[in-house]
Amino acid sequence: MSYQLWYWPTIPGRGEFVRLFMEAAELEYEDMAREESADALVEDLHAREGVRPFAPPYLVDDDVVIGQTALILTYLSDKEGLGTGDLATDLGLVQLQLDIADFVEEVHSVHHPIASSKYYSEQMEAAFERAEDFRANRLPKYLIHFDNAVATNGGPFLLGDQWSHVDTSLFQVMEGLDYAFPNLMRRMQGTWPHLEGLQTAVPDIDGVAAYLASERRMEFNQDGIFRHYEELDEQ
Ligand SMILES: N[C@@H](CCC(=O)N[C@@H](CS)C(=O)NCC(=O)O)C(=O)O
Repeated sequence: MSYQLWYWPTIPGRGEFVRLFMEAAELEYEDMAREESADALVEDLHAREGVRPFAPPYLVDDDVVIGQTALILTYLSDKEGLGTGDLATDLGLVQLQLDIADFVEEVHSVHHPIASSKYYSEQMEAAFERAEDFRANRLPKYLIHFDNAVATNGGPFLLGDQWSHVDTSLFQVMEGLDYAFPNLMRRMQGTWPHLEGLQTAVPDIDGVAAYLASERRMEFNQDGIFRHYEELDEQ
């Protein structure tokens, strides 16, 4: 049976981190809400009992149901034998995946600093202030942290020549930031050379190359996590 991924059908969002890894590993999966609908997702989630996922993305593998992007990636990597088998190293990968999750939340908070349930237009003033701090402090702090991690084994991937779920996720982060903050990312080019090397190397993974060329790959858009608002980018 193939894996079932449940995620909102019209945004890349956090679901894309799972898709990229499954595509890189050439795993079979059904993208359930894209095949069915967002309503089907809500219905499926609410019909689940016991310890159910709080929010999408979640993965169904027969009787195993897992929420939280970082946990889904850890599960898939372990189940498919794509970890290193060394506990300290594999925990390091999970730690970075959780750092990525924290960062993704901060990226979202740039355009939604007050409430996710309110429109961007209702919180623009706070977003403007939040974006200033994000560009000056948070984005550089996280990217330097990730760059140092990738430098550890000399690149192009975090583990050296072997890619892992952290690489596909960092690729998506870099692509998203280029979309959301093009001026800032252009000016800062060269500040995180290992991350830039990784961003160039990930599309050469066979499964990723096929995916990026397919219709399955979704463009970033103004409803997702990485959004481009000119006024939030560096002027
Ligand atoms: N920490 C979770 C966050 C999940 C999450 O926030 N999902 C969003 C979509 S990207 C959602 O639908 N949230 C609904 C909610 O928070 O009520 C993860 O990394 O997977």
